[in-house]
Amino acid sequence: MTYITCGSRLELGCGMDHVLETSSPYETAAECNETGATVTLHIAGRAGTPIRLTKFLAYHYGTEDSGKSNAVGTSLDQAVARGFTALLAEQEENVAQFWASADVELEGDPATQQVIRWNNFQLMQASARVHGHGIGARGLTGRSYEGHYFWDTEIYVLPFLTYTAPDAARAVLKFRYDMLPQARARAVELGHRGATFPWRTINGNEASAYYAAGTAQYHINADIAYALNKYVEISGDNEFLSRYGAEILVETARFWLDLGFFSNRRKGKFCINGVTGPDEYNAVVDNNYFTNLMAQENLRLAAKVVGALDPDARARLVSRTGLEPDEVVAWTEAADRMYLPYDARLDVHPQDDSFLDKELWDFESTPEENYPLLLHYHPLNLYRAQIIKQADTLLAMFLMNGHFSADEKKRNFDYYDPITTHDSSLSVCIQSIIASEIGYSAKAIDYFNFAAAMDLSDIGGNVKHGAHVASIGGTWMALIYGFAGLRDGGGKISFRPRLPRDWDRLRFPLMIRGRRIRVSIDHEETVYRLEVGDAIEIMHEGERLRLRPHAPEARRPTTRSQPVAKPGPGAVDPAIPDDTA
Ligand code: IFM
Repeated sequence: MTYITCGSRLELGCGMDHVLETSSPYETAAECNETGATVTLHIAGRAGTPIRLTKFLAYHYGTEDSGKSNAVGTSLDQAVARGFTALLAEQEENVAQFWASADVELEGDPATQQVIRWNNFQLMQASARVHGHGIGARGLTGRSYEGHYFWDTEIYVLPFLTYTAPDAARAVLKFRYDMLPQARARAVELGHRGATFPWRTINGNEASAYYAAGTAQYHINADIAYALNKYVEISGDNEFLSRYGAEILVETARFWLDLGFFSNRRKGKFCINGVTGPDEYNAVVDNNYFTNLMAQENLRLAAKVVGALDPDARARLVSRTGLEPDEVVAWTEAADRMYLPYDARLDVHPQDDSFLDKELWDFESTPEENYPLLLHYHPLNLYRAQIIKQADTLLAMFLMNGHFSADEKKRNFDYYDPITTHDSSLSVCIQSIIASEIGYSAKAIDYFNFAAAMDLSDIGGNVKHGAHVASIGGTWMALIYGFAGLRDGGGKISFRPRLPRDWDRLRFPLMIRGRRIRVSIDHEETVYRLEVGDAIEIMHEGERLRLRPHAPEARRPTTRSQPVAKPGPGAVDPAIPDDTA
């Protein structure tokens, strides 16, 4: 059977075949019409004579003209020829490989261990067949968001894939690259230069219903640039960078230079107006801190990569993009003069130009049942207040970690945490990571538990519509970047473990430039083992370690104080998250 969707013209081919094993006489009849296919078996069964029927199913999907659905017949023939036992063995081997490179073991808290494994299994399901496809916001588990792809993939799921299944990470990024033609066309449609990737898409075209919480989230361009750079740094896949990544960087850098301008009123700083940052409760704002910082990184990466390409790769890039030498100079200037708002009175980075001027949300008079707020208040009422749906400035502090001092992170956390509702499932995992980093250990574990249990405890009451794949990826990040304290800026790997008091041990593997290391953290020591590949350098609590095969390195933890979170400007009471917006 082949189906084509009306709007996006995607084609799904599905087929079924049977192998019947019986010594009893039988007849078969098959019928296929517009709406379905039926195979009927009449078997003159006899008591004591077994009948074994094996059904084989194959699905392929792609764009209407990709011819993917034609592959269904071939897949079925191959599957039937190999037989169920061989297929099962292959699947077992694939799954075993997944756990060898992705299992996170937690001792001392079996319930959380189970949640983590269930979560990671969802990531496997969502990404196992990612070649030529994206990862939907609900993976393969539900119909919410109609299977559409968002920044969830690049910012929340790619770190997991990059460190556990680099091939899948590459495939996801290649899929984005394949969307460049539509992203270029979209830029033209909106009057921009370069490429404008869709905020929400199934086939490369923008599918957002509401521009303020959709198209205006231009930061997706910088998110893609950031994720592809992280993938290249961690995997060492420079071939991907010169073949595909550089082109994405050029087109997204062009876009930022065009979207922003050098403002006289801001002393010639490069400003970017009329955007929505990650926080969807403050839409179409000027100089969203997250967007400006990520755009700055995007511009810098583009200039750096273009400058480092070999002459052949550069010539290919120029012929594909029409790149002019003075463009690179202009990107560097815009990056150097990027406006990054700072408020001297509060000593924090304002989320955007108008954010701090807004009235604080009245948490006291907001009944518990009114969360998530987006289901109970008109967006305009939310847009007028200092109220945050999901980590925004704090997400910038995690992604661009090295730009901020520990004090800065603490001050911003203290300000933003109490006014963040976590009405999006993409929020608490990030809050947990920053809380870990600044030593707010109670908050770190509370937010982690909130993120980890999102689906199995159905915290948002909406798991029937599918598992929250970004939150699941974020839960992995909260373990690895949060409690294990991984930092990887510039591809340099360092750890600063902070194991929660109630856990006995956290143990996990990471793939880094062809090596596999396994990190085991308990309250006595942290042990780093190189399991696969040549020696590699990492840092532990600021100390340089050279990991060699068969020579684990163990280090004792340093003592740290564990400050308790301070109350900030609003009331603290994490709301029930729901991603219905
Ligand atoms: O991408 C997210 C967004 O950040 C918040 N609302 C839900 C989207 C899909 O998960």
